[in-house]
Amino acid sequence: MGRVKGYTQPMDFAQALQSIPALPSLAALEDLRVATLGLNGTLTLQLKELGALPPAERKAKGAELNQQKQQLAEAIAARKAVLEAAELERRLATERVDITLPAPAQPVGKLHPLTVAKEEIAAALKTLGFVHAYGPELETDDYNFTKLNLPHHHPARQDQDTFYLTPWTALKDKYVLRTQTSNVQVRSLETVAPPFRVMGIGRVFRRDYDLTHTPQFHQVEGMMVEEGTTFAHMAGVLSEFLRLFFGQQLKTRLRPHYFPFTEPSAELDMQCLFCKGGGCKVCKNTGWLELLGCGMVHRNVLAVGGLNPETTPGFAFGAGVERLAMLKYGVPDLRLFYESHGQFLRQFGQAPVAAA
Ligand code: 2U9
Repeated sequence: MGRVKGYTQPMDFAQALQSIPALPSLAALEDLRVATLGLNGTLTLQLKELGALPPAERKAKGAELNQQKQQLAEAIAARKAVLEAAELERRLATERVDITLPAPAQPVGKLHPLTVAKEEIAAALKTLGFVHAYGPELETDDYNFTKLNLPHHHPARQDQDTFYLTPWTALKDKYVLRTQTSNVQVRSLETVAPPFRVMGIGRVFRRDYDLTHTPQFHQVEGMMVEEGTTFAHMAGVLSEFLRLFFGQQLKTRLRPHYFPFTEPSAELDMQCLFCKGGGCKVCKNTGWLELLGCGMVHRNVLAVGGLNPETTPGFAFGAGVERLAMLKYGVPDLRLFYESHGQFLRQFGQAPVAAA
């Protein structure tokens, strides 16, 4: 009876009281409390046995035991306070929170490099006064070809590897996946009064798949229509666009070319970004990179908007977004943009700018 945990003998009151100030831990103190004041503790049992005493002894013994009980309880509480304070001190000393530790890294997504390229292209053109214009990706034959001076019989239609969505003879309007973003500017010609500068940046589709072609890619096209616009304005705007986009001034040159929707037409080359014209693998030792097509908007196309080339001429240009991105960021293979390799995307991406 009264033997609890470390205590093999029933606790003697004087011995218990004397040992309390030296008990080393809260656990030892609790053992002692249970051994004396617990349900089967020495004192508890002595108190229970009071009833068996003759009434004459009972009162004095009861008072003595209750006094002992109170003394023990007070001593235990005092020791407990000391041990708890010491325990708190120990924890404060050892469990210090190191607020200098870096927080666990939060994985943050990145913008796709083509998204970054589109935004950088748009920012450069915006600086030059161009505003966004939009058109559908699923387009009628009329807006994709006919209104761009490519009538049904035109041989250049075949160069575009078009995805047709309706059988050739089935509908009046034949639907195609747009092969170029020019449908955007056609709509601007029809709806906006000059002077205006518009840009269309978006997806286009062609039935072509090899090392340097994917069936879906992106184009940027721009058009400026304004009284007095000349081929020289076009050359200046385009070389300024490239300077802004690539962040450096490199020489440009225009080579005569043919497009059905512009006349005269040209292709624009820029000195190679990598060898500055000296000749390297990227420019195939020519020193020049072919970057975009351009020209004065064809009179048949201006006519779609009821415009006369003598009074409101304009120029237009088009370029592949993937090509501009590959050159600016040094991406060696077009297909990397579409294969979703985390390693590639993390390397070239850019953290999205938080919405304001
Ligand atoms: C309208 C009038 C004229 C857009 C133009 C090009 C030249 C051109 C290609 C570059 C590489 C497409 O991605 S690519 O294959 N584009 O060379 N595009 S002029 O001319 C227009 C467009 C709309 C109403």
